[in-house]
Amino acid sequence: MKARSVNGETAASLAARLKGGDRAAAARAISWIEDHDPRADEVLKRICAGAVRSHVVGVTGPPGVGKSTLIAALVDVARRQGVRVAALLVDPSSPFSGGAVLGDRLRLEAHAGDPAVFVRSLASRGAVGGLASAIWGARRVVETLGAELIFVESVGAGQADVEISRCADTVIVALMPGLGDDVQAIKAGILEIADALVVNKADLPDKDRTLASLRAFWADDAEAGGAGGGWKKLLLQTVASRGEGVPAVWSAIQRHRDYLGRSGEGATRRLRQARAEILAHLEARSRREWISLVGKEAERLAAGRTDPVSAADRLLARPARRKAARRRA
Ligand SMILES: Nc1nc2c(ncn2[C@@H]2O[C@H](COP(=O)(O)OP(=O)(O)OP(=O)(O)O)[C@@H](O)[C@H]2O)c(=O)[nH]1
Ligand SMILES: [Mg+2]
Repeated sequence: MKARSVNGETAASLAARLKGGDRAAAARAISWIEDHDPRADEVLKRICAGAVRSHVVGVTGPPGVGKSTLIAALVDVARRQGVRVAALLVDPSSPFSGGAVLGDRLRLEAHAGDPAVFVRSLASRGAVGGLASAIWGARRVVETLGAELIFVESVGAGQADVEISRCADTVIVALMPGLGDDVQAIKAGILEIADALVVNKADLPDKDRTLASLRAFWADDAEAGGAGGGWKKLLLQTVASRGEGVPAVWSAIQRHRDYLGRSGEGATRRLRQARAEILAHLEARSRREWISLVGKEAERLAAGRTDPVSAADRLLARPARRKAARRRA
């Protein structure tokens, strides 16, 4: 095989290696996506033919509740069933996360030699829009690699996660006992997007109080899960570090997947995902274009010679004028 340097690799060769199941190629493709390397778009063009086939499970929730531990336990179950999996861990680059990514890696290291498990953390580099588009691209990459089930972990701290959950077919929100006040705060936002709520660390003493405060809004596993045709949001409890309750979460994911296929909700979500995926690319690209165009107007604004609204108006009129001029020519 011809030796290739990082810079010598072309989109075509990388895409070909990816399709052949080369994990190093997948890691490189995701780095290109994160770095906004122009070759990343070329790779995506080559690998995104056909409909999405994988099932994406988003796992979100406050820092430290055990999201990575839960994912590692679910990966164990998946592998026992012969399912090919990927885990994409979004590094929020926040003070909370500290060495968490390293910890995640260690926990999932048990699978390091397993060619059917691909684990990768994604750095947000501070940009929500950039992060969203990196997730979409990474999902395409790991699917090309052969992943049938893709876990996406993110810290449930606001808008970024709602965005991330848009690329998930099944959304799991993880909590832990003792988050009483937080539950009130979280309920309004992140809980709305959840298909299943998992109270992890059920070995801790505050468990019953936390469960009781959630039960008013959520159904226990035994009485729910779409019996009447619809999907009743599930409330589950786990001790992920010991694997307890994890099979029930696994079965909830399977039932939700069945429900999506049966009810038409899956098609609705896929369409919503397609819209969001295109919008993420549009946002990333138009931001890059605007950054290169904004300089002169910024100088005028900084010097007090214009206002921001008029500056934006003039910039927005530019491509339209160019197009109109081309049409006239
Ligand atoms: N007591 C107890 N500890 C747990 C359980 N699950 C995970 N932990 C521990 O909780 C800590 C945090 O777990 P992580 O899986 O890293 O949590 P996380 O939500 O991924 O954390 P961030 O990614 O930093 O937001 C680790 O020390 C785990 O070992 C559990 O069920 N019970
Ligand atoms: Mg984690």
